[in-house]
Amino acid sequence: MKLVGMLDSPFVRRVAVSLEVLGVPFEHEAISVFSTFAQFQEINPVVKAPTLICGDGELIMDSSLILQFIEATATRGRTLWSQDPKERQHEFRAVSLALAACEKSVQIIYERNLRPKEAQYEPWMGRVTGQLAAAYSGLENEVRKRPAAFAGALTQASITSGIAWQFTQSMPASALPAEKHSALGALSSRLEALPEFCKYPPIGPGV
Ligand SMILES: N[C@@H](CCC(=O)N[C@@H](CS)C(=O)NCC(=O)O)C(=O)O
Repeated sequence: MKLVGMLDSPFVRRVAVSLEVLGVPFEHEAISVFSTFAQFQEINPVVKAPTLICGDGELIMDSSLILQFIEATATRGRTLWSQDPKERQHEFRAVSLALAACEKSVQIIYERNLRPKEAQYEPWMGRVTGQLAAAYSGLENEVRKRPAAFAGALTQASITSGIAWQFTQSMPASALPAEKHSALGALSSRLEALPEFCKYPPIGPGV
């Protein structure tokens, strides 16, 4: 099983860290959808990161589907999700907010770094920036409401929330005020010091 994509993508990183936590062995091919587009295209013509190359060579995309597939086939029942339906609902809410925040962050990066300055459309940027702030406001609230759920053993909710916050804070153009997001900041600092996170640092060429 091979995971393709750079760790400066929060989507790739959440898969790598989750596999590490779950104890699932995998190879990592750190190639970029931008600086090594042609090389990526040879592996996956769709050029989406993360791409998982399954044992039989079939390709799967989308971090959530990859994680679902791995938990269904390779962890012998080990999971990063709660078995309690209500707790699972809360976890899904947190992960959905974190993923929306990652998507909005990525949209900002693409708009700022790929589109010529004269073609950038500020009403669109305003909309996306507002959505990003709303996603993090919701996520901060989730972490504050249920501190114990984010403080103990790693879960998909804590992993993805921590990775999302680190990713967005690393983007100079859209960093959000740390003082309004102290619970996320504390979560991210705690997680980034863990061996599973240190093994997969958020390093890459960016866009
Ligand atoms: N929903 C997807 C998002 C993946 C995504 O957008 N990845 C970016 C890298 S951060 C990518 O592949 N960008 C290249 C492109 O979309 O052309 C997931 O969870 O995996």
